[in-house]
Amino acid sequence: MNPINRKTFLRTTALATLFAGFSSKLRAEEEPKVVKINPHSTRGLPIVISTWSHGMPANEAAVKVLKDGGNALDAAERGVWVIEADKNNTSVGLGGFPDRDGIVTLDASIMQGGGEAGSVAFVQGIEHPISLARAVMEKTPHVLMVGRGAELFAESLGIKQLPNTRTEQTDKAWKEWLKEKNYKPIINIENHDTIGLLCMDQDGAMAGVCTTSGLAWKMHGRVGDSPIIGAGLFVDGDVGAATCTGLGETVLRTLASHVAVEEMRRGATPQDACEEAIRRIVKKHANFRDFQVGILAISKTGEHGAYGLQKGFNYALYQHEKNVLLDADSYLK
Ligand code: SD4
Repeated sequence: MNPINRKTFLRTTALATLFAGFSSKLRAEEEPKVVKINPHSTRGLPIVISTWSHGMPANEAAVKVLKDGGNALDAAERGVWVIEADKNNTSVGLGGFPDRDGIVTLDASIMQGGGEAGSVAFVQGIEHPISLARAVMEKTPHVLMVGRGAELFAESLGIKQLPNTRTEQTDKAWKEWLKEKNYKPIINIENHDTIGLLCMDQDGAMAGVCTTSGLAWKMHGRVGDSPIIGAGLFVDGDVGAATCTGLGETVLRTLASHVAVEEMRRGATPQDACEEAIRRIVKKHANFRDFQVGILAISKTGEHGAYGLQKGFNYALYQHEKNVLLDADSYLK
């Protein structure tokens, strides 16, 4: 992520400073270069698009699945496996920052063009929550399973529940946080890096995924937008797909991904649809300057859109045989 943009977000709180320290150190060397800002969206399949710079390796993994003959659903799921398995990623998977009680809880959702959907929320010790969400979609009559029930379902499938320990890095961060115990999430770019990934394969089949450890230091039991169909993710093969990242409560209140898809249904381009979804959030939140939301969308014609509330939202786009990191335009300039 562009360090200049990131700087814009830092608030003068101890917590923000803490996050800034961790994240910039962590990401400094691994940041892929941002190549250009908001290219005109073009058509072309396959297309894979995902949130933030960690979308680059996720897209690559997804494209490999497509090239090996896999479909959009397989590609989307396996694309985010890479990020879920990365213990240095502090916002997705078991390496994520814990809640205020020091416990890492994970949320994930998956959806495909026909409207099939599955999600899990508030699960612990599951290395690939996205695959558990897929199992909910494919092997149960349900859409959303949470907590212990979802973990028992995983066990019944032979998915091992791992010890839910903090990594050295997240343990240190949590202990630092405990000194101040500021329970109110301080929202800046440093603590919301969920991965949402949308994919349309060569045959026009569409799938989306969204997976996260949620907000750092959230209350135990808190669930964000990522596993809620219509909020963090929505896919309708007749129209398009959208996924959100950022302060989940604001996305939950507005069902922003659903808003974007419905805008496209009414004829909006993916870019206009993303902008309308963000405007809706702005309209309903007087404190909109204090948090970030980013949204991505693709249309069934293979175009894309991306928009952030604040500057600094970037995303990875694979299209026309190239994978590039792009800066999204934003509501606040
Ligand atoms: C949530 N939207 O749990 C997620 C968090 C996130 O980037 O970080 N999104 O609210």
